[in-house]
This record gives sequence, structure tokens and C-alpha cells, in this order.
Amino acid sequence: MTSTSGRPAILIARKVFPEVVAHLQQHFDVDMNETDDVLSPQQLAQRLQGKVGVLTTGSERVDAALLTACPQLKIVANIAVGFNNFDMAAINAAGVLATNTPDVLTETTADFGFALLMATARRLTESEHFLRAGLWNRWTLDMFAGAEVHGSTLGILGMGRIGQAIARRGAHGFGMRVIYHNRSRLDPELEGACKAAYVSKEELLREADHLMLVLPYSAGAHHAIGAPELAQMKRTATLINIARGGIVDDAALAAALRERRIAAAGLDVFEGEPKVHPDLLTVPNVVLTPHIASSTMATRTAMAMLAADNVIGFLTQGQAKTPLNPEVLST
Ligand code: 8YV
Repeated sequence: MTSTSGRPAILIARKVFPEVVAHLQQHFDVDMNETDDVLSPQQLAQRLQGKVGVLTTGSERVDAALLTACPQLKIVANIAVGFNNFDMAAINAAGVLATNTPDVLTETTADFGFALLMATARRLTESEHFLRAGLWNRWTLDMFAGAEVHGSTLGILGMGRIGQAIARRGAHGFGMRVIYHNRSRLDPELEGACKAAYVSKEELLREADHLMLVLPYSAGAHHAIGAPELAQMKRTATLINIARGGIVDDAALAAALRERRIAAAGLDVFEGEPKVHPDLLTVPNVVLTPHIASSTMATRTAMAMLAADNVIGFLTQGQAKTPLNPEVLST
């Protein structure tokens, strides 16, 4: 479908960088949600009338209702590697191409995973709050004594690209013993490059000094870490979630932190974000960040540009760099 200018019309569902808009405007009539507010499903459907493509973020849901309301839509391009906001069965049934943004955020997200691990294990925010509150009036030997990072055991649940990048940092940079659990075991060369050993989920929970969650969200991964799993972890362990809200049972985690059944947690993602479980806000031994693991200007720009390139490639040449359902390309 084309606009009155004769060019295809697309929507950018969230405010993105001007260079990305300019890139898209070379090919399309571009409508953009100029605000940082998420469009409601009704607003999204309404704004998508007459549009053949849309750039989404993890906050906009693309499901059967939306696709039925927008039958002219040809491509949905997520500015995220995770795509649990996409109902892939409905998207496939509608013959719409879906794309995501892998690779461009791998190293940046792994850097952040490590930053959150370090901050959590070494009690960075807790001690800063103490200092800012004017409570520091003497030095003590055990002041904010945290957990060792170097030489400890790093457990990784979910060993995709980001999991592997975290494993390399742990093994090569911090001399950690790295163990992982994943749906499928890595090839021996990849395991060797990461210096990572495959273990069962039970062993991972039992052995990890620091457990990093990097698995994609799916119904099967819902509450992969809940009360029973937390009970299997060391009392001295830290838990880091940079994956998705819903993978951890946040209420169960808050209780475990309050009762010191694990030592600490670092969370970048939350169930029902941007709301945060109120109990997590009152426990001291948790570091909380607002879903910023991929947030450097370079990386967020690269993600938005990749989504734009997918839309341009598909609508002008029938090609996309990172399709999720490439079978649509051949139909
Ligand atoms: C995104 C993310 O910034 O890529 C992902 O899956 O979680 C983040 O990097 C976020 O989802 C916004 O779309």
C-alpha cells in the first residue's frame, strides 16, 4: 500500500534517533510516535492503518488482533534481539516478515552483565547509598565486605551469543570457572573458546557463586528461577538477570533476598516492567537498573539502524539482514 506521495508508508512506534528516521525517509513516508510513551494496542492499530511496515521495541505487542486490524502490514521489525512481544504463530499465519537485532548488541550487553555482576557482588550501590546518606563516619575491616568475583564459579543459564560473550569475559578476564546450562550443548570448539563446561540445571544452581540469566523468554522459561530453584543456590550466591522479566519469580526472589537465602541480586529486567515488585525496592541487597543492558549510544543506534535496514531491504528488494521467519522471504 502506498501513501498519497506514491511511496510506501511505515510507522516507527517509538521515538528513535534522527539519523535512523532520515535513513528511512529516503525510501518511505515515515510516521513516528514522537513521544516516549508506548502506544496502546488500539492506538498502534490506528496509527498502522495504511502502513506496510513498522519498527517496534519490546514494548509493543504484535499479535493476531493487531495483524487482523492491519491486513496491509508486511514487515514488523523489532529494535531488540528478544522478540517475546511477537506472537510468531500469528505473524507466520499472516505471512508477515518479522526481524530482530542480534549480534550488534552482544558485546555491549555482555559488558553490562559483567558490570551488574561486579556491582552486585561488591555491593556498589548499597555502599554508595550509605555514603550519600552521611553514614560513613569510620572505616571498619569488614565494611561492605562482598563476594569474590575473580576465581569464583560463574554459572550461565542460556548460552546463546550473549551468554558466550559473558563466559569469555569471566574465563579469560577474571579467571573464573565457567559452567553453563542451555537447551542444547555447545559445539566443543565453542565450549573451548568460552572455557565453559556444560552441566545440568541442578548442578548449575548448586555450584554457581554467581548465576547469570541470559536465556530468551518463552512460556517454558516462565519462572525458570522461582522459590524451588532459589532454595538450591548457595546462601553466598548472587543472581543476575539481564534476560527478561518473568524468567525470575520476583516475589520469591525478594523473599529470598530479605531472608538472606541468597546473598544478593542484580536485576535489569522485571516482571511487568516498568513496574517493579514493591518488595524488591525495600531490600538492600539488590542492584536495580531500568532495562539498560544494551544502552550505549553506539549500540542502540546500531540496533535501530539494523531494524531500519531490515525494513528497507525487505520493502525495496525482498531481502532482510536478520529475519526471524525467513520462509516468508521465499513466498
Ligand atoms: C532492548 C533487549 O533495548 O534487545 C533486547 O532484547 O532487551 C534490549 O536490548 C529492549 O528490548 C528495547 O526494545
